[in-house]
Formats: sequence, structure tokens, C-alpha cells
Amino acid sequence: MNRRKFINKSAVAGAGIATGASLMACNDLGASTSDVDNTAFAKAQKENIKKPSPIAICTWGFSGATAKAGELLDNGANALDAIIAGVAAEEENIENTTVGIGATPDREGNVTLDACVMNSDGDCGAVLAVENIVNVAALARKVMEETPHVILAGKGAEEFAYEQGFTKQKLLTEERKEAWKEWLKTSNYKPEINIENHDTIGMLAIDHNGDIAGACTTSGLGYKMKGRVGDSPIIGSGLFVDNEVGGAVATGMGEEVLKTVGSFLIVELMRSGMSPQAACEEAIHRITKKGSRFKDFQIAYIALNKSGETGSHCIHKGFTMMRYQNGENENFSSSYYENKTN
Ligand code: SD4
Repeated sequence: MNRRKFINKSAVAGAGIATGASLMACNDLGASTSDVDNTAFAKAQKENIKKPSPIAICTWGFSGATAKAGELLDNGANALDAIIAGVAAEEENIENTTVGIGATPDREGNVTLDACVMNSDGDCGAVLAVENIVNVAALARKVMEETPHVILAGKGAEEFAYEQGFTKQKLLTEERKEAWKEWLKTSNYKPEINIENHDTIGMLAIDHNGDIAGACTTSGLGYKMKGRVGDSPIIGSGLFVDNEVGGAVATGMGEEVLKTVGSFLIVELMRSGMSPQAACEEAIHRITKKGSRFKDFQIAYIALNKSGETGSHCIHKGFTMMRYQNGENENFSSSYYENKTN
């Protein structure tokens, strides 16, 4: 692992990224998306794809998370095992105020966590508004693997966690409690772009077999209403993976991601021939074209396709994506919508 480097790239993320592709992109077979026979296309796509070396990408600059996942992938771990271990690094990081222990509470002072996972068989699991459990991505995996359900919420999810051997832990730190008390003085609810409210970790990975999985874990928006759940644990919005095509994850203002089912949209756009970069750009465009409200919030997507190509795009400058592959652990500044209008 000493070959691993941590590099901050200021360019648009990733080699092989095409930007600005139109919605009516041509796929590798030369057909426009409108006249593609999806079954034939999927089959041909599968046969054409060269397996990339294992790769892990995640939202923001969580270098420890991709380093951990990458190390496991290089040692032969499957994609979901590597991802769960990778995101746990942030869930257990007390300094991260929007994931796991040390997260910002809701407006009543309770820290509630949301997470989901999706494996390469197309199975998924999610937990919503869970208290007292740190590793909620691992818990979401347990929901997927050990129950007949996909989603468990609140107390039910917490009780299930104890049955599965998770330990009860206080998530609200003294520091966050003080900050919440300070916030109560004004109770001004206005998530700030790129600051504090947008450090959700979403991760996608491809393993040695070429299989893709993903996870997303967060405490959601700081000082949210009690019971509020965002996009992060909702399959199709905060995360979507299709092992024939690729995966996508979101971070930022969850309400707006939910309205456009962003991650599912990106995967479907990639299925119809778009590069991960072009698909992320189109998903952001679906939000920004609605009017001027986007000026007040940030949303960012990252995506990975079956060939290991990556993309990332956001509304406002400042979002970055981590990528680990072949011992290189790199941080890339994302392209953003703003610069297309300025
Ligand atoms: C949410 N998308 O709950 C999450 C927030 C987020 O970093 O990304 N925070 O809406």
C-alpha cells in the first residue's frame, strides 16, 4: 500500500470522462438511445466490457474511506464487504458532523441516522431514522440479508440492530449538543451550501469479479424536523446500482434528489449509452432547469460504470470525489453547473 498516493486534482474527475453529452447520445453500438433494443444492448454491452481493476469511489474527500475499501478490494474482498468497511471509517469518525457518531442532531436534539446498501444481485436494504447505532450501513445490510424486508425504520430498526449484536452507543457528543443549544437561540433552519450539512458518504465499488455494489450513510440535514428522512436511505434516490450497468450515489439537499429519483435516473441514462459524467450532468440539469431555487442548495452526484469509468457533477463549486484504484487514492474537484451559466 505504500504506492498509494493522495493527490488533489483540480480537473474534472477521472480519465475517460466525456462531458456535456446530449441526452440523445449514441451508444457503443452506434444506435441512438431511442431505437435501442434494451435486451440486445445489455447483452452486447456485457460482452464488450473489459473488467476494470478494482475501484472504489466516494463522495467528498473521505480519503480514509476509499483507502480502506481499496485495500480490501486489492486483497480480494467483494465490493459490498469493502464498501461497508470503507464507510464505517466515517460513521466512526467523531469529527464528521453528518455521519454516524458525532453527527448534528435534529431540532429536538436527537441524532437519527439513515443508510442503505445495494449489492450486485440487485438486492437492497435500508434503515431510516435510527438512534443509538453507529454503523447503520452495516445494519442496512443486515436488513437486506437477514429479513424478508427492504426497509426498517426507527425503533424497529434499532431493536433489530440489538438482535443482530450491534451495541447501543450515544451518538450526540458534548460538542454537537453545545452547537445545537446555540442553534436553538435563533432556530434558523437554512442548510449552507457545501458546509456541514453536506458530508454524507456514498460509496460505489467494483471488485475483482467485476461486480458493483454501493452504500450511502448519513445523519441527514442538521436541525431537520423530527422524523424527517432524506434521499440517502431511499433506493433509487440516494443510491442505485445495477450490476449490468453501474451505480450512482447522491449527496446534498435530499428533498430535491427525491423529487427527481436522481441515482436511478443516472443508472438508466448510463444504460442507454451515456458516460457516467454525462449522466451526472443530466441528473443535475433535471434539478436546475426547474427554476432558480437551486441557488440556495447543493446537490452532487458521483457515478461509476461497469468499465470502471467515473463521473461527478454538482450544482455549486466545492464538491469533490475520492477515487481509489491501483494503489492511487485521489481526490478530484467535481465539475459544476454554475460554471456553465457564468
Ligand atoms: C439528506 N442527502 O438527508 C442528505 C444530506 C447530505 O451531507 O447529503 N448531507 O438530505
